[in-house]
Amino acid sequence: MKGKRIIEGFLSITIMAIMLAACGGRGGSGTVGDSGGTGTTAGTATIQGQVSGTAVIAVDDGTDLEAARATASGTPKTFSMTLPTGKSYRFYLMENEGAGNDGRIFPVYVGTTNVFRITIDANGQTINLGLVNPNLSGGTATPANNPMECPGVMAGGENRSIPPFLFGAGDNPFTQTLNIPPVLNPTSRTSTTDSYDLALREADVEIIPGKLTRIMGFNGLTPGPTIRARVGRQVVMSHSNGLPVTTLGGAPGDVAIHLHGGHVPSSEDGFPTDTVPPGATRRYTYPNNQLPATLWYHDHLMGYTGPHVWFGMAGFYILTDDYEDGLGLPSGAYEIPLVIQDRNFDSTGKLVYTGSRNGETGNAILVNGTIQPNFKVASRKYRFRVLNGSNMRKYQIALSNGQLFHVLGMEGGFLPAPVKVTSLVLAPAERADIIVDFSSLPVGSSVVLQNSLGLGSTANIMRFDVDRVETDTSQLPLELRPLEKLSASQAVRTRSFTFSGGMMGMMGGVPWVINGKPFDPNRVDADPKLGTLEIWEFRNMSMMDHPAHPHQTMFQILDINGNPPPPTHAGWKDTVNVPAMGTVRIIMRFADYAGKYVLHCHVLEHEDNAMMARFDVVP
Ligand SMILES: [Cu+2]
Repeated sequence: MKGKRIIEGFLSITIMAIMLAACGGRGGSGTVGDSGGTGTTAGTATIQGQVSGTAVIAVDDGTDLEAARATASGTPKTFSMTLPTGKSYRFYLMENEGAGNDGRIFPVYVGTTNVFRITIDANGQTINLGLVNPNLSGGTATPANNPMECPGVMAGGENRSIPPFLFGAGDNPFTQTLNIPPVLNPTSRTSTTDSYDLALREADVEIIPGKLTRIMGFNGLTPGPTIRARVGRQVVMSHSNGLPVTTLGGAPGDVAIHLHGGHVPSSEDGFPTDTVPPGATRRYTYPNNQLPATLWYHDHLMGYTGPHVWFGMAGFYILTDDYEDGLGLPSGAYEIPLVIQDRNFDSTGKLVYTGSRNGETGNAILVNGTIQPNFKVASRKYRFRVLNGSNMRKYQIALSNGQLFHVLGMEGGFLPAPVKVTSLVLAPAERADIIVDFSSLPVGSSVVLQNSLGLGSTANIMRFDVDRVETDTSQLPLELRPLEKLSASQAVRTRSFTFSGGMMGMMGGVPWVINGKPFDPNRVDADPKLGTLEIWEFRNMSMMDHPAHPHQTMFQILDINGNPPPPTHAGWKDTVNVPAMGTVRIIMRFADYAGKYVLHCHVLEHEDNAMMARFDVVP
């Protein structure tokens, strides 16, 4: 007993000494609890210390926006900043912050904590971090004084993402040029078939200027090369899997390649357990007997689609036909695919994937693999094939000058006529085929493609810079393509699928389920008959949106929460956002191919955590 008391006494003396060193006096009077009643108001606290670097930046953990920036000066270099209390912050030490060269960025950690909640108990306090030292091998920085020993400073957990403006990108976004994924040339062509060879591998690419980011991509690229296919001509994509047995994010190197939106035989669909192991090569044959549309190919491995796509495994597959060519739409250099994806990077440029079961989001917005790029355009019409290739994030795309754009169609091809909008929400895996007309903008002007659902670094997607006048001979036809409208009366039956959270507390529970069951590749959850039409009702009994995606065929939306779909969503689709606690009914025809397919949520971490069902089309 005596020994224990001595140790306790020693500890309390030590802590008191640190507190005296770390915390200054308070300006306010009395103690006001952060969760107290009337009279609790946020004030400010002062954060100060010494650094070996050139600046300390505080980021508001709630908004990912810069809260304060202090440049270090003097010998030794000291800094001081004032922060509003009642919020959570992350602090970053900049090694060499300055014109165009931010050097290394070190998030400030105490143990495993880098989010610090500064409550109003810290009002008027001075929190002295002491010398904040970078740990060169760990990539973090540690303060000599523990701020959590000061009144009002609490551990707020860990947030490993680095806001892109800390790289210098967000201070001055749109500095990098848009990447347009290369169109892959066929390895061979016959009278019926175009064959492509793709090599899947890890690669180091420069996403943040001056830093290398390890990705896994088709031909070492992210996004992968674009395939341009023609209706009626078969495509064979041969994928050689050059991934290691364990790849980025600790995910297995096995893959299952899926052509998203492709109407293909069951054997070619990339069923989640139909895997291509590292070292193996697999040929997928796509008949292309469907309407022209913007498709994409990506990995679909059971349990690991999230990390596989996050680290780079996705590419465009654009299907066209003679009828489309005859419409005179902008083409060639004026028809641009844009895949929007959000990612997180650490201070070394590494992609950070946490595997959040609610869905992974990032605070850097990339288009075609580049953070918030610029794209030089002529003052004329452009056709953009926009894909939300994000794991979880939704975007509401809009132009910063409020101008209208025309939606030609979504996932499954053309609407009967273009639909004029000022904004459009894209859930994960949704596509929009749009025409933007820059002809009314003077040379030298710019317009930003914005995300109205974003905040701070996620509010801007890319910028169009009008840099020249060009004659525009392209057309925006009043009519695009007649649509075969499916009617509810054609359906032979209705099936109901409830998307909900699983029973996490139960033994072996999973986060996300369909009809109460986690995905089982050996259990058939629906058996539509080949050649028939069915209505599928998706009921969302959770507080998160679930973009539902059945394979095998395109569908049409009958209603969303009882209302007909908006005109933009009234054509062929392959993914529909089922809003939180909402209901969506779709109708589709199971034509041509029998066999096993899947229906799943396209929030990839929901899919990986079992929100998927097998259905078999039966002869
Ligand atoms: Cu979901």
